[in-house]
Amino acid sequence: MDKHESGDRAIQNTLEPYWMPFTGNRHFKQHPRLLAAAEGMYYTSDDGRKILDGTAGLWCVNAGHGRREITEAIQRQAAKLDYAPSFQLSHPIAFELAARLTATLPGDFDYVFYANSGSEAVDTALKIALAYHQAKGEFRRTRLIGRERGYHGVGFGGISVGGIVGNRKAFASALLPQIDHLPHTHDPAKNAFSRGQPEHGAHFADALESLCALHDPATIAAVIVEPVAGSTGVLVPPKGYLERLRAICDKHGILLIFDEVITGFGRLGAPYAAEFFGVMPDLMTVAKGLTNAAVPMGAVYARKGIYQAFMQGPENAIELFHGYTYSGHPLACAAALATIEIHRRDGLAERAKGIAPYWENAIHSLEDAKHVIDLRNIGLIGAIEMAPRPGAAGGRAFEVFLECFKRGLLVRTTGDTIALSPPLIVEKPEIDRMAETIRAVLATIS
Ligand code: PXG
Repeated sequence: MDKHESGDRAIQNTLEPYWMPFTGNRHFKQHPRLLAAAEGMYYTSDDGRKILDGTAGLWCVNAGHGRREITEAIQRQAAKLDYAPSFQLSHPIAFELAARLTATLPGDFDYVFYANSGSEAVDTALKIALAYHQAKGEFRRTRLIGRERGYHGVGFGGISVGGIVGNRKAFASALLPQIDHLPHTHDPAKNAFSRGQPEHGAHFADALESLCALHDPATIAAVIVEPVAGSTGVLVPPKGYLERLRAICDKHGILLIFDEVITGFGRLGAPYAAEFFGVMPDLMTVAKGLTNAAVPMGAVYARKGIYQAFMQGPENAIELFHGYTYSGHPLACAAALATIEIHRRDGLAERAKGIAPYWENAIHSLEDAKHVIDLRNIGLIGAIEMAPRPGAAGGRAFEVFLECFKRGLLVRTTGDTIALSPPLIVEKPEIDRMAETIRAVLATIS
């Protein structure tokens, strides 16, 4: 029978029709891993097992799962105003949220543009950077610079400035023109087993001077980097590197964009990486922790001078031809307001800062664990890098992921690196359990 002829027969709950993102669909559907509920530091799987969340979902549930204040704020908002158009109209809490966010932002970061994900935030920031220079009459500034091993989501802008070959190669024909990349900063020969920021590698920023010399600095619109590269295995910026990038951008009139989708909302033990490292970009992208992931939302923070550059021409003219149906969605705004109130009240960034030294010791306690070739950490982020199996890169890590899940611990793996980024409410015994489980699993893996 054709699938459309099934009439009112109950639809079978089969796993097949869902084409899952960034997943080995065939393997998953034979060995499904389903999460049915979550509370605090734990998921509950559909077969009733408690699973310690070592990754805050996907680096996003920073305040821990099931926060009642957030859930109730979403429920109240849904009952009051389900949706309001975002073009030429809005609703009160979209403004309230922008005011709250900017009040906590450093320097003259006075403006917020809403998107619905990190990918959209990145594409928005790249567009703002390009349009900013046009608005200022610098018509030749059309080039964007990303970095090898960078992850900026999966929009065409994000994959173009991103530096992950797997995310680019099938789409090479449609990558943005006029893109170049800085080298990544990972230098295990000099920096393996560094605690926090590595000593060596500020010079990697000088590659920006080389790109300026190659392309003419007056053609470069913006440089985008993750202050700490997350997805490609936690690459912590060497001491002095971000400062040097900032200085070179300043020298040549290039905008600096920090992609803080992972590093924002307390992950490093400060509200944002910009403050943690004491380096102020011109634009910042955020998502994930902004709503504690309870409703999708992303945003771009812009410094005052950038917004002001657009505010010219007739007053009723649209200044930026960009936006989304769901920009500043009421449910996302409600979730974000409740989330930032929890961060403020519970001092989550401070909490992360307080427990970060314990975290660092736990990560580095794995120095003598089997297969380990490097350990990296900063704030409440940790990375355990394993030697790859000859001819089968990534295989060892995938097995570690599966075995940890069986033993009730959720970790994230990329290449042969295990990345950890627990909710910021994590307690010491839970940190111990993560390290012990990983040590035991590593010992069993060939
Ligand atoms: N920028 C950065 C720095 C990110 O880490 C995005 C943009 C895109 O966000 P959206 O919301 O469009 O997915 C991200 C997303 C992982 C992992 O395991 C990381 C992300 C997403 C999924 C998995 O490292 N980061």
